[in-house]
Amino acid sequence: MNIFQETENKMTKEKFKRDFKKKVEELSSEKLENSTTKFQYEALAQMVMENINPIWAENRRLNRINTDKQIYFFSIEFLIGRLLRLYINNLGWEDIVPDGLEELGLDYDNILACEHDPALGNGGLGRLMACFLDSAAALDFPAHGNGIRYKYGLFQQKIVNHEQVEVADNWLKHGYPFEIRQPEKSVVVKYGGNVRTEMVNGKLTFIHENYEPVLAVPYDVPVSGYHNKTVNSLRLWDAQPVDDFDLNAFNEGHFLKAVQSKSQAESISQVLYPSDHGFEGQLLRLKQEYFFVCAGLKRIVRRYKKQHQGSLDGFSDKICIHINDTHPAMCVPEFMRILVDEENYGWDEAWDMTVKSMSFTNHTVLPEALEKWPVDMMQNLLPRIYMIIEEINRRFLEEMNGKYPNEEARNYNISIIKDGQVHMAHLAIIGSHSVNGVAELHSKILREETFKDFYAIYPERFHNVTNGVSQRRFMMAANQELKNLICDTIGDKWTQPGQMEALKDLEKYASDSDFQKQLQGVKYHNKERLAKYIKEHLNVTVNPHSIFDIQVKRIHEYKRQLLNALHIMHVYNQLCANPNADFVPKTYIFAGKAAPSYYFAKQVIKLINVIADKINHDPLTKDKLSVVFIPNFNVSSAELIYPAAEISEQISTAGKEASGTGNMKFMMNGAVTLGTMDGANIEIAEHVGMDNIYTFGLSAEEVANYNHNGGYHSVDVLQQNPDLQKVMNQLIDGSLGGDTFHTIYDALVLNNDTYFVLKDFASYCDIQDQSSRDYLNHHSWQKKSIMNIANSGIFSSDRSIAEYQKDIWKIK
Ligand code: CJB
Repeated sequence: MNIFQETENKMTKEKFKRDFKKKVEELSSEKLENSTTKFQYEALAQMVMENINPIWAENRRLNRINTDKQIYFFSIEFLIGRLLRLYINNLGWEDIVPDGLEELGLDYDNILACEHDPALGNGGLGRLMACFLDSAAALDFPAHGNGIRYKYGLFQQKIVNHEQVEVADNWLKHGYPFEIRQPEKSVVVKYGGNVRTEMVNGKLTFIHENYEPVLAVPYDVPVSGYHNKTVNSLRLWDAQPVDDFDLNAFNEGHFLKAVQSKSQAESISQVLYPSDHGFEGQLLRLKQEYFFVCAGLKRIVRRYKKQHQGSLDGFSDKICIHINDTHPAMCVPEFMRILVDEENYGWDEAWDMTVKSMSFTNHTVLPEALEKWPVDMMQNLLPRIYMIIEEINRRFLEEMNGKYPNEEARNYNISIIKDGQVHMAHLAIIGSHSVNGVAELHSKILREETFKDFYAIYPERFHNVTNGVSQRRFMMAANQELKNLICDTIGDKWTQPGQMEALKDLEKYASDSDFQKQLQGVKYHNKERLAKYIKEHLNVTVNPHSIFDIQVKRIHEYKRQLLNALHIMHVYNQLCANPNADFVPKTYIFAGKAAPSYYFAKQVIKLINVIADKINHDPLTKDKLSVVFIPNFNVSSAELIYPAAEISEQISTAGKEASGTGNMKFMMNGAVTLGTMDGANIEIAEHVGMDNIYTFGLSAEEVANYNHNGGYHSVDVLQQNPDLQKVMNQLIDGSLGGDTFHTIYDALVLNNDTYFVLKDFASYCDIQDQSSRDYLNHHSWQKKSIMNIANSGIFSSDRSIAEYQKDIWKIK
């Protein structure tokens, strides 16, 4: 029996009710019946932490004495979402708490809604990290996160006059009950200054001087495992001035200067950059990247030395540093700096230890997202780090030129420093023993295109680990009715960590009409729940009997929300032309944020909202067609949205979406994917079978072929398709309530449609029509839905983590 089961046994409903009541009354100085929901939330959060804390402490104690390999995910984003319900479920209180609260006359969901959803990430990359932490803890093995405690998370999105407006996300305003500040573990991070060399005891020594110190203060958040006794840590670093105040400056009368140094230090962890897939090259971002790399490594090294009599020998056998995309790539030179400058290792030995300790995941092939820092910026901000990068590069090129003297062009291409820039992906690949993509197709593109020169040199370093998501959050907690139905039908083996593939047993029920009816009932309730949310938040009535066709993700040209929007315009045109024709009722739902500086994406948001307004106000469309843009997509609204979906829109230009993870969250909730053969959609198709997915559009190879020949002629496509011509004209002729969308029109028609929207339009319309027709056959539709759920087990992040464990971190 483990600690959690003991806790579970101890925590009965009656005890919970007693303890909870007492806690609320202590905190609020009010009788429970007069207390506010806010106090009830705080009481519940405190109770949870009081139960997790001793187990967390025990985990830390064990990790200090045992020698299991530890994984550290370095990531600039951790999109953790609300934690209270997950902690409760992980503690095994999932029945006790809701029932107990109900008996006390309280509403569990209302209490949970008091938790501010921490938005410490932009989208897929940050959410993946949160799913990985969840899975590692569930699978009982020590993996921790290391990132930044942004004071302001990703902005909150409001829609005003159809347009996105950004509002600051002050998520810490009322405090955060799940973090523990660890000021005694603070470390100093040094910026700027200069490096002087000196001979000390016959050794050339590098002395960094005149730097600006910034204090990194860690805040730890527990990451608990599902019904087990593992509690790992997510460490988020907060930037503070070393001395709260520059007293000298203040005493000399320089009040502003004194305050300035404080605010300059704090600015480092002030705000999450809101650009998804964008490289902005801002100095502050570079500071952020070095900040959590330097602070995180310092603590890991310190702890390792404490465990190993002051030595770092054997480090790479016991520690894996996982570099999540290029943002933490400076782990490579920073670890070299520690080994060479501080620990007196020779360069070669240090390099061997570094490469063995580091592994790197790439998350995108979009060239604009691959980080390249200007040499002078890096040299000024991080002089010693830059020197080390130069030396890594010098030795690397020397080796390459020696080994491949006839490959001059290639040797130039793979250089870390070229054209006045530091290429961070090159640094990460050269400094890691493993490089992986996040879906089969993506890994293939990395090997054959993006990093083909590196693949030629280091074929053994390249891997694929297809992404996965946490079923515990996105299905078991978000769609409890579905979870219960499945457990009643095939038992609960699949709910155990690492066992989700047992869902395959559901295939036996794919044609069982009783099961189908029950599943349809669950979906209907989830649709009603979302319809209610939409009514409350947007005052739009949607028909829960219509097909819920949903596209939720960041707004980006390559994700092609535009294709979806143009198709809706076309459907509406058809409905206006033939109001009495047969029509399968449909609700199109969108959600997602655009980077504040991404004008095109913001125009797409505006277009969707303009279309929605027009269509939803036309009596002709009543109960047949509605369009909704749900503002402020975040982890919490995602939990309402995925369970209600019937069609999952995954329509990126083939070759552009590395994996996608929303596709997996929809699938496990029974939605049928309508998508291109891109990212993990391809693997979804393989597992679910072509009868249970709708695919359309150009393949990645076809897109690449067009691109190698300079693209395609969008005007030719337009000329052949009068329906499309009509839609495109409506973008600029004032039909949309007077709004015009010239930027969109020009990109598609005049600038040759980089993302193949018009090229894929006809096949998208066909597949949409086909899916609507198929929906009318309830039996076969339910079968598709069941086949999707039954085959979603492989897309659990438990499976991804197990693969990393076996193939990359090599943990037994
Ligand atoms: N991704 O969310 C981001 N941000 C980036 O800067 C680069 C990539 C996404 O990462 C996900 C997790 O691997 C992928 O599923 C998704 O395709 C990719 O766009």
